[in-house]
Amino acid sequence: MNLIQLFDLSLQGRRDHVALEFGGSSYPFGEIDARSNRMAALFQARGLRMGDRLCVYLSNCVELIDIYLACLKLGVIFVPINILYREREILHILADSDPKAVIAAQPMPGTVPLWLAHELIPPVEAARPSSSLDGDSPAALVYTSGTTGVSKGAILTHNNFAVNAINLNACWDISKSDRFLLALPLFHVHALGNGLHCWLTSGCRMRLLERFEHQKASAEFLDFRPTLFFGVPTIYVRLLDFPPAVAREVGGFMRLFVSGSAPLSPQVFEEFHSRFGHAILERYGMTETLMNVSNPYSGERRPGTVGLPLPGISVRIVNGELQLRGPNVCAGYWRREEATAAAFEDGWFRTGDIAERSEDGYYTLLGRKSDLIISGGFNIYPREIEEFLLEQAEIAEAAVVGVPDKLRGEIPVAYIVVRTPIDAAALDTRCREKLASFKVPRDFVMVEKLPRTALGKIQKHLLPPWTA
Ligand code: MLC
Ligand code: AMP
Repeated sequence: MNLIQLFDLSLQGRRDHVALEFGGSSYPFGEIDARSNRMAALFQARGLRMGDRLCVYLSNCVELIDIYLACLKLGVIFVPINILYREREILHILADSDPKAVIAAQPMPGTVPLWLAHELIPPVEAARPSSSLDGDSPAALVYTSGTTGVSKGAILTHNNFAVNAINLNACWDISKSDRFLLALPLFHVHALGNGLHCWLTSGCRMRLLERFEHQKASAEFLDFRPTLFFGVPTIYVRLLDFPPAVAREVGGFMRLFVSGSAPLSPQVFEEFHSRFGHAILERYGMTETLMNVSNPYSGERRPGTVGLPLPGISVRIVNGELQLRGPNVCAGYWRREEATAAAFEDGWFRTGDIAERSEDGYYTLLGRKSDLIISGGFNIYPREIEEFLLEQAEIAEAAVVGVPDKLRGEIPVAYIVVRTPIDAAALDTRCREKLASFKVPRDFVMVEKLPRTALGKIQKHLLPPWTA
């Protein structure tokens, strides 16, 4: 079955029910279906064919959903680009995915044909395109950084997404009577693979926000009165700022809060529990595998752990590393045979996460094999920032590390050895121009030299401790 056939439970089966609220308007499922038929007709007229890639650089909006569903209907491979990315990050994805076009709200770097979102005017009516896609067809390429610093496109198939949505709907008891508030960005699998797919598979009502804004969050909760919410830990830290009476009221109508993409501290779990009266359900996933392991909906939600493997997914630990196998694992990295081969060991996907399993089967993540930094749920590979810093004529050596941060979990800090003087403010400006804001080092610490092994490898753990 392809994803559209699965979503027809809602697109066709609940066509008159309200599906989506965005920006003060609401849309029934039938209209979501019809809008994407029209978008698909426009894409066909512009020459998009099955297997072509289409890059999309947009923040959350209804048109983004139309574009995604139109791609699924045509078998066009959807390639979302993080809206916070700047020129060098965008150019890499455009070159690597080799798309027919890129859709954006503003001019884009590079030579790929640009379709401005506001100039996409679909025909007034169009039938659904016929397609014979099967579940193994690629639905999306989602770019994830690698330890090598090169961002790679994980090939996610219709089956990968379908299995993920069916698992989550079953295990988290998501149904058509839920009211789902989604504030995460649709360019990542948390909002796309979990949010959008659980919504369309279950037929619940979703209110989509352009982004999470902590000043407006309590008003959104009180106005929409959701039953279901997905967040990253940084968002839960923000929700702790709700006045106690608001937290209690929200806790009263909510059914389930889910956290993932970065570790949720047991302190935040406990504090949230006492204020909202809810045990946050923590789960663990990856771009390449979608969701793997989850705390149970009905059993014990154990703080500090990510719970038990989801249905159909096998987990093993080899030399401390969590490896897994199942219908959720992506079909490899786009046009990178070597990286794909290196990602598997005897058919098991190597997550790079270090984990342990309790006697009763709960998994706890202890860290990562690589020096990946996760800040506010966004991934940062130090090497990418180090390479950028080393391109600056004044810098001789650079090492970037993650330091703990109460709100974001971790933040990047750069240690540098200068060749000629340069101040932190100038470096900050240069980084801001070229890198996504979450990758810009919070501080630039000037040191005489970097600690190295006899073989010259930088020993990051020996860097002087950073203080704010
Ligand atoms: C954050 N910013 C955004 C943005 N989110 N800008 C535009 N659109 C968005 N969606 C920018 C802000 O402009 C600001 O930049 C900085 O990020 C911090 O913003 P803030 O307003 O202070 O937000 P804050 O309350 O800290 O919350 C940030 C956040 C955001 C939690 C809303 O980090 C976020 O949306 N994170 C989710 C990431 C995610 O979905 N990850 C899933 C990966 S998939 P400046 O310039 O002022 O610093 C995965 C697999 C899995 O990992 O298991 O799920
Ligand atoms: P990404 O490449 O953006 O998909 O990020 C995947 C990584 O996020 C995983 O390999 C983990 O390191 C991390 N991650 C996801 N969920 C959790 C969680 N609940 N706790 C700790 N780390 C997590």
